[in-house]
Formats: sequence, structure tokens, C-alpha cells
Amino acid sequence: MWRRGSMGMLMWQLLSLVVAASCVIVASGLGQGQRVTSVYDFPDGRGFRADLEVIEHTELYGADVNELSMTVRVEGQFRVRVQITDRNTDRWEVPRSLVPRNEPKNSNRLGLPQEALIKLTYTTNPFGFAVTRIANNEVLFNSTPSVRTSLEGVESPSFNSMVFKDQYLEISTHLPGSATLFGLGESTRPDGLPLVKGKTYTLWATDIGAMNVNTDLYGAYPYYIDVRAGGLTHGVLLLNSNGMDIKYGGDFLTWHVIGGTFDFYFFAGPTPLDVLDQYTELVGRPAPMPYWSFGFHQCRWGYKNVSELKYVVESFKKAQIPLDTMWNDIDYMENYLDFTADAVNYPEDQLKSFVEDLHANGQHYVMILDPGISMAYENYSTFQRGLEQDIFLKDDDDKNFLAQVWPGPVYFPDFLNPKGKEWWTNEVSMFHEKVPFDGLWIDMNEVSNFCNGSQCKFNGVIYPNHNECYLECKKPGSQWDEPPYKIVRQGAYENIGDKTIAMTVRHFDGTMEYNAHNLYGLSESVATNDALRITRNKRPFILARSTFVGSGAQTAHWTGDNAATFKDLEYSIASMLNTGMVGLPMVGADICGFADDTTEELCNRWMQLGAFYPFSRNHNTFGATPQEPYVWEQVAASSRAALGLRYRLLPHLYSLMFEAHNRGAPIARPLFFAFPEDAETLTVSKQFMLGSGVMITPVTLPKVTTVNGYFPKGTWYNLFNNFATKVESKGEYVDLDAPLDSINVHLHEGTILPMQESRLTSTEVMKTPFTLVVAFSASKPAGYARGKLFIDNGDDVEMVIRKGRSTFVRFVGQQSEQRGVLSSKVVSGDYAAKEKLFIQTVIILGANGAPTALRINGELVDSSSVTSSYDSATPSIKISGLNLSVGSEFELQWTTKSSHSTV
Ligand code: MIG
Repeated sequence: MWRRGSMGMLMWQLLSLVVAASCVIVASGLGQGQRVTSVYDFPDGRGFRADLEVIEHTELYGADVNELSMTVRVEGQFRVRVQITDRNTDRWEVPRSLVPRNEPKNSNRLGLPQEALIKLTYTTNPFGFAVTRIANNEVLFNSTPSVRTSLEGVESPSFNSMVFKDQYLEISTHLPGSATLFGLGESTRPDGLPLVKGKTYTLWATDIGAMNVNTDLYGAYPYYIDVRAGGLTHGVLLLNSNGMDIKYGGDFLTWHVIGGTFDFYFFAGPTPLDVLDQYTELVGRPAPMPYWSFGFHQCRWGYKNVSELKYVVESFKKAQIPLDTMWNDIDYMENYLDFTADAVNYPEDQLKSFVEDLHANGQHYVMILDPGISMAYENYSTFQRGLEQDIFLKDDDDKNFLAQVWPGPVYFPDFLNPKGKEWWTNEVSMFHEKVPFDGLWIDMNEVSNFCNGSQCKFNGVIYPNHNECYLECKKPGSQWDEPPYKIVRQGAYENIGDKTIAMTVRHFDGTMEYNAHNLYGLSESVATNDALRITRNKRPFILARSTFVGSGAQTAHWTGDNAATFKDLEYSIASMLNTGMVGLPMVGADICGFADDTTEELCNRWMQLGAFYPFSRNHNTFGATPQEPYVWEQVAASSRAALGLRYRLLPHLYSLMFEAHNRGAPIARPLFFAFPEDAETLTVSKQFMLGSGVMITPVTLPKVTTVNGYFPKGTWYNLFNNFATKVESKGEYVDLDAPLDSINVHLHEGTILPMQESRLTSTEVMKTPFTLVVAFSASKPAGYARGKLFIDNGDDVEMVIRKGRSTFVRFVGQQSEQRGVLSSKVVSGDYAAKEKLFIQTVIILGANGAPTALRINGELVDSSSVTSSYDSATPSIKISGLNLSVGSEFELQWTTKSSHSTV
């Protein structure tokens, strides 16, 4: 073995070479890995390429790829890429049209990369590599197998050496006991948020309901976040779309992948928010969502006709429950055909005027589209145009691939095909002329198919609405349908082609479904995002079921078919948080439960929790008992209160959307995102934060009126009861009252929260005066608090700070024994000024005493218009009657009489 070039010159400590002590490792049937034969440094000093060769050939799972190459690149300060692939033959990689791999922007003014936070080292024989955090020398990833000796003195490897075959790739990393891992979705996690030792996480997009626990669901996220002792966090992405099992052994993690390459990205953190920033910089920043999409959504499968839609909208209004968006499931279609409306129950003109009425009321409308395009009707023009454009996926006999879904026999559009995207945009645009929908819901895109196999035959009889296969198909049998390594499937689904299309299906450029399967939903999301933007010239709203790494840049996501049980309610929290951590911040679960009949109590608790999902939608399955929140008095009352608070928090939620779009920060976050040094927060799976200052502690059990929740250190003010109570915590579990009509929402000290007034639509909320809630620490005499606010018209394609189009404000509050000050720093304030937005009320929590004098920008305030009051119990000051323009910087000062002297 030899190496060329010198590493010594690398100013940011790229590499150091570690020569392995050659050790004999017990054979696994999968060989002894590879050795490094040569190394080439890149002239820019930012990485190298190494050639690897197999040490011992094995046949299990196919022949080894003998000659591999590894490319290592330090990409900026925070990320390192390591790709290992066949040296001689190109292999499948996730297309850049779907996942962009943006260059990092973090360089200093001279344009030189700053010192990297992590470095890569490797051993040569056998080959293995490690990634280390430079600051503390902690090894974050280490693929070098080592021998461990059992009590009986038997030597065995902790894991196999790396394996690289055409259809089987295996690699492992050591993990210390102090690591807590998150990610590797999508699945429903009954054990809570952190990954569980001994579990296998399978990544294969499948139409399996979210009510099924511990199994791969609709999406695939080959990405995890690793939190080490003290809260130092890094992220690891294997950018690979092939099917895989990932086994978590506690002290190791092993990937078993059935194709593609090893394409690892390591993100240095060191905070959880930094990791999300670095990761979304690579795969695409979360798409901005329209303001209205943060309002409440009502949906169900089984709304019979336009009259029923109208009835639902009116019932919300009558019950005074906020409703922003009304939805339609597949019921609106004629024979389940995309881009058609049922002539009897949903006549186009009726639907159109219904949507126009919604718009006139500041409300919105979203409808569903499924990917399957029926091929059974001669006069179905969407299909005819698809045929002419030749945009359907192809079978192994080069004919259009025939499948079956709700409309009966269908072809699937190829969204990787640029012509397919054009066709889709055209269909969306034409339909939008007929029904002016505001967003699209794209379902069934795993892609779901009621038949298995290839070369299916249609016998001329259309059976729409049958979810059993009636086509006659050739049984799968190829090496792609039945690869040598079988990933773990669930229940009836044994093969990877079950309930989806054949693995031998081809895309326009020859891409095989075997490789691209996990990307179908993402490709449809990209196409739909384009289509909506082009059609409406407004900010797109899409809700997609099947998602991949990078889907957040296109779409919102719901967790899929849950059931109406308290368990499903509970698990929805971890599912939502896991989705946010993969760069999809706009997420929610079907409120009140999709499958089965809900109950009043469950729906009551779920409306309270769901009111704080970033994406808040009540959705129900066909035939189940109605569950709109107005159906029961109790649920209606709880919904008015919980959604009322949500609507007051809309400026906060929308500002979090802005933060998500800029830095990848989830909107709903696990507690450890705000308190990474508090190890207790790592396992909290039934509470969550909106941003870093608002914590939700929902009831997840039936028949209780208390809830036990973890409260990180500090003072937490109860937002739900308008600060009537608070929790002062040393960092401990606390029992809280949770009567049926209430949900616990707390504001942490140190936060400034912008709020508006509750209305029945977000459109109305936008115009209301602001309240700033300034929460100071109550325990200390001196305090500090800060907050942010982003405002624009809510519907522009871009969500950016731009003169005349948007306003961004930072608020800072400071308090000492005798005085306090709240000031704003405004970036491009003319938008807020133009909209005449103003702050009417300031609430100061943790106040040091009653206010004696009030000054705005140095001027003493006239006490006839502006009034202040003091509540010694909280203690808090409320200043009302203000008229502070949001668009202008201000400084509000108050002096206090020390609380001791207050009577
Ligand atoms: O095969 O469109 O997850 O939300 O209501 C079922 C009907 C198809 C599955 C979705 C669900 C939706 C349903 N769909």
C-alpha cells in the first residue's frame, strides 16, 4: 500500500492517516472488507480519492464489486461527504433534480473555508473510516470493525466489514453508549422519539397505514441525528434511495442497502438546530407555506356532494369554530378520474361557485389528486393527452405499465420525465380554470397499486372503487423483484413489489423502479409544486403522503392513516417531531383519527392537541361516524378555545415558518432542540415545542383530568389561561391540571411572543392589532427576553425579507430592579407600515413591580389613552391602548415600584 501527496498542508485538518493494526476477524460469510490501494489528494486541498479493493471474495448476496473508489470532500466548515462506489461503472444516485445538494455558503470574507468542525480519518488494511469532532476529539462515526471478546473468551466482531455488491451494500458504525439517535423514518414509534436498541428500521415507501407500529410507512428518510453527552449533536445522511434495513444495536448501527452507492454526508452541528440548518442547506430548505395553511383545515373521505360541503362550512360558522380551508377527498371525482368532477354530486359550476364563496369569506379549498390515470375511457382527455405525450411509466415489455387503483385500470405518469411534468402542469392549469382550488393533496404516491406483478391485462370490465386486484398479471420473479437480500416487510407484504408497481418498471431515461421507487412521491411533489406555481402565481400548498429527504422543499406532509384511538393520538407527537427533524416542518396527523369511529372524549383531546400541530387538519375515513368539531358541544367548546389560542399564535407560527424556510428549523420541535444540555429532554415524546419558547403538554390518555409533563428549568407561564398560573421548575416532571376543556400551553421565560386576536379565519387575524408578551425570568431580579416577527401578505411565491413586500422585526426586552425596556429592531418596515399594523398591548410577565412611569422613545406617555395595570400574583404588567407601529422601531420604558412595597 502506498500513498501520494502530503496531508500536512491542509489548514483545516482534513485528514490524518491511521494505520490499522491488522487483526483477524471471524468470517461472516460476507468477507473481510477492503484494503486501500492508493490515494490521490485533490489539488485544492479539500479532499481526496482512494482506491479500494476487496480482500476476500464471497458469493452471499451476489458477487463483490472488486474495485471501489472512495471520494472524500470537506464541503465548507460543517459538512463532510464520503462517497464509496464502483470505480469502473456508474451506479444509481438520487437525481439532483429531486435533491439538489446545494453548495455550502459558509466561507469567510476572503472566500476561504473556515476551520472545519469535523475530520475524517481512515485505516488502510482492512479499510475503515471514522469521522471525529475536532473540538473534543469525539469519534462520531467509525466503520472499522473491531473484535470484542465475550465472557467465554470467544472473539467475535462487533459487526461485519463493509460489503459492496451490485444488489447488497453493508456498512456499520460503532456508537458509544452515550449516543441518543433520532430519525430513520418513516414509521410510527410506540416507544417514543429516540431510536430503540435492537430494532430494525426499514426504509421502503409503502401504502401501509400509520396505525401500524414499528414498520416502514409511506416515506423513506435515510437520515439520523445523534445527540451525545452534553448535547453536542451531529447528523448523518446516507443519500441513497434504494430499499434498506438499518439495524440499531445500541453500540452499533448497520445499514443493509439493496443498491445505489454509499453516499454519506456528515453534518457537524454542534446544536440540533445547527444540524437542521446544515442538512437543509444541502437537500433544500423547507418550502414556505401560505399563511392561510396555518389556519384550521376540515376534510373527510365521504362528503357526498356540494351541499354537504356547504353544510360543514356553515356549521363551523354557526359553532363559531375557526375554519380556513375546506377539503375534498376522491368523492368529488367522476369515476375517480383526476381532473374531473362528478356530474351529479359535484357539478363543476356548483363546485366553482362554492369555492368562490369560500374565497369571498377569506377561506380556501384544497382537493385531492391520485397519480393513477385511468386508461379505460376513450373520451378521458387527460389520459389521451398523456398517451400523446407518451409520459407514462413503461413495463418490461416497453408498453405502458398497467396497474389498478380507485378508478380501476390505470397508467402512472413518469414525473421524472420533463414531458410528464409539462403534461401535469397543463392538466392542473386546465382544471384550475374550472375549479379555482388553492392547493393540492397528492395521495397514493408510494406509488400504491392494488395489483402485484407486471404485464397486467385489462379484460374490458371497469371495476372502479375496488381495492382488490382484478387484472391478470405476470408474477414477479426477476432479480429486481426478488433481490438476494430481502428487506423486512410487514404482514402480507412480503416482496418489495407488493402493493406497488413492478421493480422492472422503467422511467423515460431507463431508470429502473427498483432504484427510484422511494422517490415517486418526491418527483410528484416537485411536479405539483411547479404546476401550482405556474398556474396560480402564488405560493404553492401541497400535502403529500409519500416523502423522501428533500420533500420539505416542495410540500407539507400528514402522517397518513391513523386510527381513532388514544394510542394513535399519542404516537402522532413523535411522528410529527420526526417529520420536522427531516426538514418537513409543515406536518400534522389526521385529527380525531382517520380509521374507525372516534369518540367525543378522544376527539376532544385530539382537537386540543391538533390545534398545535403545524398542519392542523381534521380528517376522517369513508363510512366512519362524523367528527367535525361542532358535532359535540364539549368538543366544539374545546376547539373554540384551543383553536382560538392557535389563531392568536398565528404570527408566531408564521414567523417560525420563516425560520424554517431560512434555517431548516422545525416548527414543532422536540424539547431537546431548545434544551440540548438537559439530557432528560432527550426522551420526552409526548410534549413538544413550537419554536423555542412555547411548550405543549397534551393529554394523551382517556379518562384523566391531569397530565404529567417534563418542564426544563425556569419559569413557564400558562398561555391557555392567560397567565393565571405558572410552573417554576428546577428541571423536573410536574403534574398539571387538565380538565376536559383545557390544554396546557406554556411560555418559557426569556421569550417575547407576538400574538394577534382570534378570528374565524386567518385572513381576518392578519388585520388585527398585535399583543407582545414579554416573559422575563421570575426567579432572578434581572431579566432578558427576545423574540422575532415576520410578516408578508402570506401568499407571495417567495418568503423573503424584501422592501415593500415584507417586514421582519426583532424584539428585545431587558429588566432590572427598578426599570424595564422593550425595544424593536426593524428590517424593511414599510410593509407593516403600509398595512397599518400596530402593537396595542404589551404584557410583561415576571415583572419586578408595579409600573410608575411609561415612556415611548423617551417621551412620557399620556396616561389617558395608554393604561397600565399590575397583577402581583403573576407578577405581571399589562399595558393597553398603545399604538406602536410594527414597522417603526420603538423603545418602551417603564419604571417600577419594587414589588416589596406594593400593597
Ligand atoms: O386507499 O382518498 O391516506 O387520507 O382519505 C385510500 C381516500 C386512499 C388514503 C389516504 C386517506 C384518504 C384515502 N386514501
